Formats: sequence, structure tokens, C-alpha cells
Amino acid sequence: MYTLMHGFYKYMTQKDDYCVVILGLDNAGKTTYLEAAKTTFTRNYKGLNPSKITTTVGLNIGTIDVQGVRLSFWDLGGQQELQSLWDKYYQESHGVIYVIDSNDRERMDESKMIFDKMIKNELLSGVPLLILANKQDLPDVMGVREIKPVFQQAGALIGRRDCLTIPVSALHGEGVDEGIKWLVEAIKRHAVVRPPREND
Ligand code: G3D
Repeated sequence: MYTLMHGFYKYMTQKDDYCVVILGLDNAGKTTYLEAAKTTFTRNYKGLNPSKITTTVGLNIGTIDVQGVRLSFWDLGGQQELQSLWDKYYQESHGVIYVIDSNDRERMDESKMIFDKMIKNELLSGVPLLILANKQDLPDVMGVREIKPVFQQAGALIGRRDCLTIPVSALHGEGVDEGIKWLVEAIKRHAVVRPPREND
């Protein structure tokens, strides 16, 4: 009886589980964004003090429940020596968030270069892509109008997948809600091709 009840409870409460990789150069704001997403979508989650957030070294993970599904995030370190590990996560990813530091014009070419390398990877073919022009709270940063054409040069590689570029401020949580909700819908649409993770 317990097993039956437990099974029923599990069936009723179980959510489809999707994985999302958060990529971008070191210092782009990946970890700050993950914290902002957890704060936005998790009741009673207080979030880390921004001064306690340090650049991603290795892997940060986080989970949120949103719009009836569970998103498990992998925030991967952006340092050059860690970029080679990114593709180990691609096969399991249902969505990609690519974070750009809109305030760092000097590294925009470098960011575009690693973006191209990532988007070329067959394992991510068709996977929905959310591009974030981060740090929009700072003055004189590159806006989406300036950033979008740069990354659209990879249009052929982006292909027909769902793709959205938006301005955000991870530090202030601006644009986080809109982006995550869009990504969830895109991931659900793509689930025919890349279904949710198997729950045990
Ligand atoms: P990473 O995980 O991509 O390496 P972090 O980047 O999340 O560690 O952020 C790197 C720095 O950028 C941090 O500042 C963080 O506070 C800052 N940052 C992240 N997002 C924003 C944003 O939206 N606006 C502003 N103004 N700053 C942001 P420090 O000073 O701790 O290095």
C-alpha cells in the first residue's frame, strides 16, 4: 500500500527536469545571473550577497521550479582552461544561456569567438539559445542593438532553433524573469527532439 501511495504521490508531484548550461567568458556575470534566477523563482530564497559571489571556477549548480518544470542549471567556468570542459555537458543540455559582459568592449571579439565554437558543436544542434546582454545597469554599455548583430553573424550556425537576445542586469535581477520564462517555453517546444531527463 505504501509503495502504491508513494508511487501516486511521486506521479502527482514529479516535474519534467531539464538541464540548462550557462556559458560565457569569465566575469560575464554567469554566477550572479544564476543567483538572480534562484532569487526570482524560489520563494524564501534570500540569495547570496553579490560581494560574496566570486567568478565561476569549475561548476556551480542550481535548480529552480518554473512553469510546471524543473530547470537544473550548470554554470560552467569561463576561463580558457575550463572552456574545454564545456562540451562534456552539451549532450545533456536542453537549453543554453550565453552571458555577455556588455561593458567589456575589449573582450567582445573573444566572447564572439568562444560563442561560435560553442554554437558549432553538433551536440547542441537545435537546442534553444538565450543570449543575455548583461550589466545593462552600467552607463555607456553596449546595448542589444549593438550586440545582436555581432552574434547574428553566426546566424547560419544558430539556424532555425529558438533564439532570443535580451538586455539584463543580473546584479539587479532585471530581465531575469522574462528570459527564463521564454527559455522554458522554448525548451518545452523542443522536448519532442530532446525530452526531459529520466526521473528514477
Ligand atoms: P562569472 O560567474 O561569469 O565569472 P560573476 O561572473 O557572476 O562572478 O560576476 C563578475 C563580476 O561582474 C562581479 O563583480 C559581479 O558583481 C559583476 N556583475 C555581474 N552581473 C552584473 C550586472 O548585471 N551589473 C553589474 N554592474 N555588475 C555585474 P566583482 O566586482 O565582484 O568582480
